[in-house]
Amino acid sequence: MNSPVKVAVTGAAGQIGYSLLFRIASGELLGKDTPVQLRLLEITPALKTLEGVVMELDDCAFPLLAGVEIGDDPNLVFDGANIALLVGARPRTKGMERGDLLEANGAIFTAQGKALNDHAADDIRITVTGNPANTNALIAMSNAPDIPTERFSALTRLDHNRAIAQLSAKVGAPVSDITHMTIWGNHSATQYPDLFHAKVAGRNAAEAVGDDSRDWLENTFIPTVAKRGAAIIEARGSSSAASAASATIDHTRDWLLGSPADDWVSMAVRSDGSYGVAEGLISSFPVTTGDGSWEIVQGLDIDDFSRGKIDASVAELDEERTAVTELGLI
Ligand code: NAX
Repeated sequence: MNSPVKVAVTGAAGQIGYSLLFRIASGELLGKDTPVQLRLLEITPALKTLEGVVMELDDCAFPLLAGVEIGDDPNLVFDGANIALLVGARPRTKGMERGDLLEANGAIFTAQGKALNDHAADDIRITVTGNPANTNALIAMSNAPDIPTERFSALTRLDHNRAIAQLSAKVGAPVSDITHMTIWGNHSATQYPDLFHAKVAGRNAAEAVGDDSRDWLENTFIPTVAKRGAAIIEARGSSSAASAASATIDHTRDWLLGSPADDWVSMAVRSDGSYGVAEGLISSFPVTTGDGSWEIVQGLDIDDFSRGKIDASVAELDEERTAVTELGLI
């Protein structure tokens, strides 16, 4: 049995946390041979709720769970953390402008970036799920000068998985047949789910979709994937939680343990300028991963349609970066 890995989770008393913690503790993040210690951060008013969640974790008697620490001080909770899943964020409330949202989250992610910088373990890997995820990751990364920038990432795996599910349903193939899916850009309505490189049982996805592929791509696939979060709120009365937790697990597990051979995954990572995405933005790319590192897949053909879509989403990320720069957050 390996020694316990310290996994910090923020927003641990929230809805995503309620799904995520139990899956981590059961071994779905790091495998059945790796014990985990959970280190859970919440704001002070939510600590009592979090105590209840910890009681339930205890009651599962997970053999791999080697302890749970909770608290409201990131400097203590992130102490020695090997993995940090930053899920907690300030939601947009009625009347809140976008600038207000960036500012409220800026306060959270500057403090958490600094705390990770000062207290996390040397091998820390950070996944930001809390929205606006890409820019929150940029803020945390910019406030953690001693942590290599490639250790920060933001979640677009939920969008990636949604895109796989939509294509699978359209062509009537199992999800396991769908490979090489890509989400480009921001985790927002401007994201670009790219069908052109995707494959169905090794066959080009556009061909597999058939004659109406262009119409389906533009008028069904892209809007369905990009607006799926809103559709779930409409149906369920609250935002996606179990699927977001599942994607957070997929993203972080593949980062640490490796993406499938002859395939890639989507992750928002710091751009090195690949595919014309401005350097330094946290933008989603096709990446291959293994052993805690990632590499952007190079050399994909980008046609004019895809170029326009990628540029539009990257322009939004650039605007967000300008806004948080002006607010003095990065
Ligand atoms: P909840 O509102 O249920 O839970 C959020 C929790 O974060 C709350 O318990 C709150 O007390 C806590 N929190 C707030 N500020 C904190 C801080 N400074 N330190 C620690 N904890 C803090 O939201 P939930 O449904 O769990 O969603 C969490 C975040 O994920 C939201 O920002 C949401 O927008 C985002 N999502 C991101 C997705 C993605 O694909 N990247 C998809 C799902 C989800 O919408």
